[in-house]
Amino acid sequence: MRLLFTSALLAGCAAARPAPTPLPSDRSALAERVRAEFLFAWNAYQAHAKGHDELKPLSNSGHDWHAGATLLVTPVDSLDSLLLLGFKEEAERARDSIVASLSFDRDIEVKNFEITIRLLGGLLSAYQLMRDSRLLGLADDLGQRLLPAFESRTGMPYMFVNLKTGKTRGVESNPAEIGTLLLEFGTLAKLTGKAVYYDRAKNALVQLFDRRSRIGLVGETINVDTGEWTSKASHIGGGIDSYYEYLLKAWLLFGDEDCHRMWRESVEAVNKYLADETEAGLWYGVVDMETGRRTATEYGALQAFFPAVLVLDGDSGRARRLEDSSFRMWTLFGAEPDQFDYKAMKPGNHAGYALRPEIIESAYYLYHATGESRYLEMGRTFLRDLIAHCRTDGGYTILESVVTKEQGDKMPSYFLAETLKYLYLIFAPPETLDLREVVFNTEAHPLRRTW
Ligand code: DMJ
Repeated sequence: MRLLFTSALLAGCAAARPAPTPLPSDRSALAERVRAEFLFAWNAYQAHAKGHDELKPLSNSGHDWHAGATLLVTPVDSLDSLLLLGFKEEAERARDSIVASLSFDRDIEVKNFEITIRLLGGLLSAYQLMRDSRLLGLADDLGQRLLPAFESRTGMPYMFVNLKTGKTRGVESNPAEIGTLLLEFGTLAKLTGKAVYYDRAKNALVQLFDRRSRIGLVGETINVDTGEWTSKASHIGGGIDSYYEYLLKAWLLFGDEDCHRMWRESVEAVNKYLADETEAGLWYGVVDMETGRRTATEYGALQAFFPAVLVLDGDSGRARRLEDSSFRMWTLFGAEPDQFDYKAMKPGNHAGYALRPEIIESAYYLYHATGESRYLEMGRTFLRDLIAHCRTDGGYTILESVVTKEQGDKMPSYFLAETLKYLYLIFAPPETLDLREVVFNTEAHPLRRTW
């Protein structure tokens, strides 16, 4: 097994790693290069997938999340990035086609969480930037159609809801999908005056927090009708991650003191039980939520969001050390896997890189907080490796394996919404965005406290 892994590693390096692309070292030239790559990827979507949810950059075609019913996921998710990176005309054209053709009156079962963070978040931030009431109208219509998801016995949302009929499905959910709704639903409530949005999403968050274990941790899956945990694995990775992010950010955006209290208690438990010091640095692994006993030394691309949240909480020391570990994981292969065993220092079963933003997002927050040039240099490494391994003639694509660099056929909408936005912000002039004035939702949509 070990031999196999080593030879695959060598083959991958020899076959797939082209000579590094020369990049400028000057900060403003790097910002320009990110803009150029963004425009390249956006134009690829426009050329081959316009009117569909996402681009398939190897087959040069479009893909819809729900057969026969596009929700224009990429354009909605990209709108505020287009504006932030200075592509005003492209943004206005995208807005016009969204307003002309996006309809939520569809007999399709959507994932409440994904639609909330990408579409509701995208529409709300674009509305705040463009002041076009049609965008708020779409957001309000979407919000109404998602509300039935909260009608479980506990008030924690079902995973799926039909946009036309309100029929729900998916009684087993997880902290991320239950607890990553308040920034979007809360903003919608403030902008429309409909308190029900805030109340439903906040209740879901509180119900979840109230089911934490005696030592203050949450598990990985929970039944939203009975309130019973169905997996007691506790970590900061996929399925849990942004629950923690929203406890802190809901306080920052709305001044909600309950959320602040829940965050404080949670981060204390997370730092106490999940943090793991090894020779290779600081990591956050997996433990049993009841006992705190370590059950796995697993980290990965999604966990790399945590330094950003720690910076927002004022804990730059811990953030800096965890980002160093994430960067070590990245530089082993020139991209990061979804699953990484930090004890063995090698990828787990999910060894692909899905064009994820989290490690770049954390570098951006750390650069903003410390001003240290090492984070600019990290950004330069991310850009170089993205171009080397994920750029194709038809856009940017995911890697099936960071070891072999085999490419998949997918450009997730968050690549334009998040990955390139945070990369641009690392290099962009400071006046591009004042972090004190916005709170980014988990899909990097900047929300402003305009109420
Ligand atoms: C995005 O949709 C969001 O950042 C979410 O919180 C996690 N997954 C992807 C990016 O990795």
